[in-house]
Amino acid sequence: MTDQYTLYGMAASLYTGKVCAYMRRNHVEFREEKAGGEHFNTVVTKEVGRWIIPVIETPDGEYVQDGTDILDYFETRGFSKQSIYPEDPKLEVIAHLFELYGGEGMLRAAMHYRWNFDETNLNFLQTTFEDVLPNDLSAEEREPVFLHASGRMRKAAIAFGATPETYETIETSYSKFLSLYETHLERRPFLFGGYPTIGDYGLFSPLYAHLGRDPKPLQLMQMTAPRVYRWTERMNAPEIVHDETALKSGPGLFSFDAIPETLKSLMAFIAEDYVPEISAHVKFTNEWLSEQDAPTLKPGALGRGIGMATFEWRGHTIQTAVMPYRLYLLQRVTDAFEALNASDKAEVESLFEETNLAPLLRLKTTRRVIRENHLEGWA
Ligand SMILES: N[C@@H](CCC(=O)N[C@@H](CS)C(=O)NCC(=O)O)C(=O)O
Repeated sequence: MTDQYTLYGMAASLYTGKVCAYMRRNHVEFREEKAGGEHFNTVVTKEVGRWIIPVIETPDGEYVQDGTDILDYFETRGFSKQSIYPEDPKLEVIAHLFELYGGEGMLRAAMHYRWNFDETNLNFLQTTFEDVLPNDLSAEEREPVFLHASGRMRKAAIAFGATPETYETIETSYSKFLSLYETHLERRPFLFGGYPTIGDYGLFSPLYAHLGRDPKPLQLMQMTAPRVYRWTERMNAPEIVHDETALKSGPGLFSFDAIPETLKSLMAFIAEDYVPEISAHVKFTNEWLSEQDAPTLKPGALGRGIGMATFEWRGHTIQTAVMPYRLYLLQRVTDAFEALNASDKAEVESLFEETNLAPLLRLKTTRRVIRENHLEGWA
């Protein structure tokens, strides 16, 4: 036994990046082990029921899988210097909205900029993917394994809606997001002010491991949204950076009554970019649920996705994979909203109306998504 945590992951993994940043900031002592190692492939994957990263192994030999569950593991044990959940429950609803949009809604852009620019990205990807290849492979042996792993990810990019017909729209839409976030960060170091919340960690997942690290989108971010790039550095730093921006906005979070227009613009962008998709996923799921027998609802009974939903996205009819995990994150938004008292609810509802997000507060599946033994299932 050791008193250190072990993080199994990969530098290029969206959700590993989020966990690493949290652990660094909160000075949790850990060592990172590449997920391609023998212990991971034999012991850890068995414990968590599938090949998936990130996983942490605690000093007591317990395993925790899932980026959000890992953050909550540390939050509930008092590791967090400043809670990632805003004290004001109204702000918490918005923080969960950004957790959902960052962690799931931005995957189309993240996967497009990773897998559709081979000329710029491929050499980097081939090297960074060595983290998940078994140890001790020769260069010749690594090639087919990388092709297999990257082939699966290229298919995943298509399942998130990145197809030649949508490439240009993805780029325009992502540029708009970058410009809105850049403007928002002119006056504050983090999404809600002086320190990061679960909303920042949600956005950080795609904006660092893919969009702020792979060569093609990294250059785009540095050239067109330098403040967003600086935010990724701040998110990853163990020290609290007191730059001038931080001093201007103060060390705390802004209050719900003082929500800046720039945050509202980001919320309105999410409404446009993601509400059609998540609404289609809820509708698809409810139809799917009405046709299922009990055994298929058990955690682990199915793969990550339950089918493909079709919807209109910025003038294209597209299909994306419906993954119960997304609905689990959506529940975190709606649960936080439902837990508010009547007057707080009215205030949040009015803000969501103003930013065209109100339908999201009412999106519900007929059975809740639960997580049990590291797997998603249905209540
Ligand atoms: N909800 C999970 C998602 C984890 C996830 O999708 N991890 C990716 C790497 S970033 C993975 O392990 N993919 C392997 C696969 O799907 O086979 C979390 O937050 O931990």
